[in-house]
Amino acid sequence: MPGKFSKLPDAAGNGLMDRRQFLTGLGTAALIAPSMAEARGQPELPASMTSPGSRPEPYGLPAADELARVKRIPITPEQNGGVSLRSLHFTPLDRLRGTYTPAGLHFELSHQGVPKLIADEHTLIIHGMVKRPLKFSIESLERYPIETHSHFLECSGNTTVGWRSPAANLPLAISHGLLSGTQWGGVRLASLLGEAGVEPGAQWIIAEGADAGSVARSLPLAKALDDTLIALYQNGERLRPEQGYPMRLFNPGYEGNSNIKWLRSLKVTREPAMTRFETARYTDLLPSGKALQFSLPMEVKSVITHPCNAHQLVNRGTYEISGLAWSGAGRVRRVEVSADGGRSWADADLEAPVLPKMLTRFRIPWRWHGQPAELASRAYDDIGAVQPPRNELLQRRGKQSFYHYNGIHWWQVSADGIIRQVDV
Ligand SMILES: Nc1nc2c(c(=O)[nH]1)N[C@H]1C(S)=C(S)[C@@H](COP(=O)(O)O)O[C@H]1N2
Ligand SMILES: [Mo]
Repeated sequence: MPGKFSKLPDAAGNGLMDRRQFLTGLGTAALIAPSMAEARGQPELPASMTSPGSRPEPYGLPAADELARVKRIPITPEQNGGVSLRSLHFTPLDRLRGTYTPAGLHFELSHQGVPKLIADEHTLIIHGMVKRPLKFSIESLERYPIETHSHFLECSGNTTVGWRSPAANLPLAISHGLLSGTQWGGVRLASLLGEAGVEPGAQWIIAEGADAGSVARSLPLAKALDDTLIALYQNGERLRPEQGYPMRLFNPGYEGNSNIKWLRSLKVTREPAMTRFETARYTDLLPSGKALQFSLPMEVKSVITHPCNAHQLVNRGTYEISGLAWSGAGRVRRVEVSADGGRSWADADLEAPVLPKMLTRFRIPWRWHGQPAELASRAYDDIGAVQPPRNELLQRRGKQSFYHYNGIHWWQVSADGIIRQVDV
């Protein structure tokens, strides 16, 4: 049943309420009837109160029930259109709240599997066009100032299906789950480069990982001197093996692939390396037949995570629409939500703090009348970019693209509360 609300008028069509509307008395709780025991004046004790509990693990795990039902979603090469990837797991965005991804649920993409590295033996070398080539152990890096910064990480292949099938209705976790948010801790690459002394004429840094994929990417020197980190920590603990233990390159706002895991070498150069991952992959084919290379920053994007196609609405009444917005350019400035297929839009509330190049959670109340509704979000960032409708993006970029899709994502709620992706 609908709850009680203050008298603010609706913010947009088809039940979107003002974001400042305070939701109370939603009527979802069950009424309590006194039990027989309570009627006799004896409080009923749950079993957990009648015997001692257990001791926690030295390194804690989620509750057993959660471990059994909340998982990263694996995908096989066949499901991935035959593209051979050794290891790929999506973050279950429909199960999570807030903006920080638990390390055990961070998405994971490792082109040749996850190597087993020994932290005490691992080193990073900085060489090439530098006055003093340097070699760092983890221990030596730990002596530098360790900064922490919260940032999203997104594979530029996230939401790729949007280029081809607008109503594919893949589960949210698979359409959008190559995306996670983390507080990364590490040393600024700029300070290490300062110590090595970059030679004049240098423009690029070639980063290489210690895995069997020999994944290497060229990074513009300007980015390396700006906010790039050599990350050792994620959400306060040391990196997980799948995130690049014991160290990875982290380029805030840049496409996932550039964030080289299991980092072993940084070579300062004049020219980019033109590796396999910046020629055969991670380039954007344009309608002209030419390809964009080094399209590194991630575009402004958003998606409604609650509700989504992993959920079903059970009763008409008031719901909170909630989702994630992010931009590789900086802060999310504004998120609008529509409940009527784009005829009208209302501003959602952005949860503070809104951090640059980090996931931002947006929320807005919505009254569902039990009729079909089309829901979507549209994000704006602080360089003035707006998340485009799919048809506008396709006009600009054609249909042959694979990476960097950031079109508006529509959910259709049917009269029976079932939710699926649609093209609007
Ligand atoms: N060495 C190395 N670095 C790598 C990769 C890899 O396979 N090997 N995968 C890249 C890709 S394509 C992405 S999207 C991100 C994924 O980071 P994650 O697995 O920590 O989520 O790491 C990048 N860095
Ligand atoms: Mo990626």
